[in-house]
Amino acid sequence: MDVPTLVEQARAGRPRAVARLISLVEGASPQLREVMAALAPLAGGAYVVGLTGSPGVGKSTSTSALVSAYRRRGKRVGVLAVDPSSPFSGGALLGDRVRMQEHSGDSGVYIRSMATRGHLGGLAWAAPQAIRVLDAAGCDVILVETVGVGQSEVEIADQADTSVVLLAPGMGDGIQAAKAGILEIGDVYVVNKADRDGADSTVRELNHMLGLGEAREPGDWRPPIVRTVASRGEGVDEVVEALEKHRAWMEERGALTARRRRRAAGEVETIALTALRQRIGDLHGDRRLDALAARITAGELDPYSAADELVRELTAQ
Ligand SMILES: Nc1nc2c(ncn2[C@@H]2O[C@H](COP(=O)(O)OP(=O)(O)O)[C@@H](O)[C@H]2O)c(=O)[nH]1
Ligand SMILES: [Mg+2]
Repeated sequence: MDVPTLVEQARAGRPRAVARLISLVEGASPQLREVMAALAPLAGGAYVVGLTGSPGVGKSTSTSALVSAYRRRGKRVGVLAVDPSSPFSGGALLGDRVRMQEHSGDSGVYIRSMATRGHLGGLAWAAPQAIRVLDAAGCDVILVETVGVGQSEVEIADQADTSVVLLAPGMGDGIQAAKAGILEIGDVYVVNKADRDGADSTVRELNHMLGLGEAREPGDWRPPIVRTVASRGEGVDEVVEALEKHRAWMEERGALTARRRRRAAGEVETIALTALRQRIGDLHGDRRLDALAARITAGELDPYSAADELVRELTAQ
């Protein structure tokens, strides 16, 4: 199918066309350029919520419960489960698919998993493009769940309008949270598995850690902590409420536009640097590089000047 037809069908909400477009992103297809150009005027309507947290904390269960909550509000929902550790979608995401199954057959929900390992630029490169596909397909809300920990969580937070950080009792989350710098990325904190012992102390610890940050200005966003039992849907409406409050807070002060611009800038930077890196990659064993290396070893040139010369040549192309 050609790109204009695919885009037209995705826009009309055809799940197969949406899936095909995300596969083009995943596979770093040469057609992406054309796809992104066609999608540009169609995107921008969706609100992007990122969900991060240690494996097993309940991200997929919460995502599924959030899908139900948004569907009750008449919203079209996209779910993107991103696996930065795998070159193939599937695998670790299979269990998640089971948890999402109750939504199969609902034409107001798109669920898609995507692998990003092996791409130059990784998550920062692929996620915004997949988000744009779901956005253009008419999703009001896009929930992005990351499988994996550490840097990928921070990267997903960068892609979201609002970031939800999930914790659960008895997972040693406090220490992990501090390590992963997670306390800086959450706009909303969820203590899931509140049916388990230790939820109170997890909330207390989190409260304490969040309070320890530098003094906030009046009117600053104070991330709320919401308790949930995602497996029973408890507390999920409160999460939606917290998300809506954060969105309103951002919109009031122009912070949403600022965040989206910063994200777009990061995306352009990633694409540009990826392109440059590819060119440099192509240069290994290149005559120009060899010639510069020969002049360095002969004492005619220093490496900084050689690098300047190389950059000039690369960017002149
Ligand atoms: N007791 C309890 N178990 C839960 C809750 N939410 C999720 N789980 C279970 O925790 C396990 C991991 O959940 P999952 O959503 O796959 O976590 P993820 O790895 O963060 O996506 C599953 O067996 C869920 O059924 C909850 O609120 N209470
Ligand atoms: Mg999961």
